[in-house]
Amino acid sequence: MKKTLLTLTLAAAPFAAWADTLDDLKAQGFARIAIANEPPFTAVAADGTVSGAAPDVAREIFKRLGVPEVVASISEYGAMIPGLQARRHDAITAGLFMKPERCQAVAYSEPVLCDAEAFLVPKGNPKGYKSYADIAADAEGRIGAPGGGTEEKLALEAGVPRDRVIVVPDGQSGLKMLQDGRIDVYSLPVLSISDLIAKAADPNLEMVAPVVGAPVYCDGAAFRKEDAALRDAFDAELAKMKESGEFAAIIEPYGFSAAAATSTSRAQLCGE
Ligand code: 6CS
Repeated sequence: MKKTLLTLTLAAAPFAAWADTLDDLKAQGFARIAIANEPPFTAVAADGTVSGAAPDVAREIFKRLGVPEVVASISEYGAMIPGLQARRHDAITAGLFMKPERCQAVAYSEPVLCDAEAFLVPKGNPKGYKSYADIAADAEGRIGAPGGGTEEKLALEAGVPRDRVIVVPDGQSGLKMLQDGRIDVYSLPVLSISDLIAKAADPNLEMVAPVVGAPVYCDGAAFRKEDAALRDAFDAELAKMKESGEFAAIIEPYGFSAAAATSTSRAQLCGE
């Protein structure tokens, strides 16, 4: 009897885990999403309103799944996956680019937002930076990048010593550090650097894009591995929106390409 009961309980667990997650979110009335506040991927206005392409797509999909709202918390990129695993978030919808090591840790949706990498430099690009290797080759070169972010990793992998890779918490800080000469280059994806330049109204800034040798990355919404069924439900709605044109209608006004997302897949980006 005991064995049967145990088997019965274990047999029910996977379904119960899935039901708990989606049913919990429905009962909770919102999904807790991790974002970075890096327009146009994610943005938080002065009044707390959350926008940006990733939260807008997530909000629409969760609504279709019966979860009426999303509640965002701002996190450093490097803290997003630990926060998700510690159940502080229900999903990461932040432009967290798919890379094999991240794909090992979370269950990504199919691709949502794709972008190349860029440098923000002083007008005229006085140091002639075109790649992360150029910065490594310049013994004085200091690069700013998000903590735990893709650009930090690319700089380190290109050979920039740790003490010349400066962790920058957000776009405005990176812009100010460059303007004050505390870093020589600030690296984020192209659309993020473009947004910073557009809002800075500073004629002494220039974007170098794309960074030579750096791939085009795509993000997806990220879920806990054990919530793969919730991820599948998210993917089913995402696919319908890609098919109907509603996906493009949300992301393209932000500057993203729907075709870039539909031309690749999680399997390709995760190196499966
Ligand atoms: O996924 C990442 O690590 C990068 N994604 C974005 C949208 N900005 C910077 C960050 O490093």
